[in-house]
Amino acid sequence: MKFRPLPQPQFSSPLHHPRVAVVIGRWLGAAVLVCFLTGVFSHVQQETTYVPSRPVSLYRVTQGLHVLSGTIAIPLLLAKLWTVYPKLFAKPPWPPSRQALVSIVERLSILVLVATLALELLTGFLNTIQWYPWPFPFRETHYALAWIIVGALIVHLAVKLPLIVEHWRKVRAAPRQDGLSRRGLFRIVAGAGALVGVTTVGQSVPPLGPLAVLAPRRPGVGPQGLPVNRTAEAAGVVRADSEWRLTIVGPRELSFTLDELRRLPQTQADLPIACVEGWSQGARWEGIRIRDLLSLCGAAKSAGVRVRSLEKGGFYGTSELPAQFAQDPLTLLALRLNGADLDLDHGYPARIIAPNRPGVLQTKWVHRLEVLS
Ligand SMILES: Nc1nc2c(c(=O)[nH]1)N[C@H]1C(S)=C(S)[C@@H](COP(=O)(O)O)O[C@H]1N2
Ligand SMILES: [Mo]
Repeated sequence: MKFRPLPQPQFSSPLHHPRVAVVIGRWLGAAVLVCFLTGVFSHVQQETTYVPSRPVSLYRVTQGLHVLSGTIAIPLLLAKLWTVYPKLFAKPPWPPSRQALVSIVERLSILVLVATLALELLTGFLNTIQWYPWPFPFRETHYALAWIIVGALIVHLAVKLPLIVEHWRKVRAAPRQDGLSRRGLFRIVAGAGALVGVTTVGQSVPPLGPLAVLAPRRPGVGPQGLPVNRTAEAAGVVRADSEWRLTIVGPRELSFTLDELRRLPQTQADLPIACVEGWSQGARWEGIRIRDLLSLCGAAKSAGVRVRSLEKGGFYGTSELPAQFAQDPLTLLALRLNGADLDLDHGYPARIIAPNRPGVLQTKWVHRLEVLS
């Protein structure tokens, strides 16, 4: 019996043309670039003390763009992979030569790029819909993958540069063909990206809220008209009773009941909650300036503060306000939201609200402030 070689698949569609790969690649590249830059900004926000406290909504915009561009990149990546997948069946480079070596590097870099980018976009998207089915820490992994993607992308672009240059401009009309035209494909892919974008962006752009079917949180939906990320029940926090005190530990140690806090000078601030998962919404907060509390206990004008929640342990139980946030006149220990006492799920009896901060650092159920020198 004689073995016959497997038939080579035929890819006759002109939609697998390099020009198509270049056009969709540009869109995907733009989305990935926005996603990467805003992601690095979010990392700097959470890991360093250098970020300024103004403009108040900067993080709201950058993180909204981060989740939006990452979500739009998913259909773009799928389209790009479809366009180039016949390359998988290309003859392996043999016999060895300089060209063969380039081709091996190229294929390896594409393997790394596709694998990491697909994983990054998928885990990021699952994170935004609040599903964490993996055992590794999301944020660290997400950040490390981003740099691997950048490295693999640079290699990929370098290897493909001649092809990219050749097909950057449309040189002549695409050959007439039956079925879907190039322009038709571009419209479908752009339409898919736009559709995914429109059904996502409403989570941070209130007028588009009703369209945000891909988003788990929508503007206006929640107690006091504001979404809740983690409820008191989920955080294991019970309603504070009359025993509750706010303790401030600094040069002097002070302690306040809730009624005593209510009698201190109150300040109003219109500030957004801007969750790292992409949803955001502005609200009117009312409470005591953190900088007033710090100066009452004799802290220096340059002091930062550590905030402790009634919630025990975990990543959310404490946060730190570097000096530029602690001393900002808009940073409050908020007691009220949209004209009423805080709902338990929004942090009753007291929470932090500060300008230009990731939601995850807007600690709820505060009971202790510790001055940092
Ligand atoms: N103690 C504590 N504070 C917390 C959280 C938490 O789980 N525990 N969640 C944070 C996150 S991730 C966000 S986005 C905001 C959301 O505030 P909200 O639930 O009042 O809208 O609260 C932050 N403060
Ligand atoms: Mo959040």
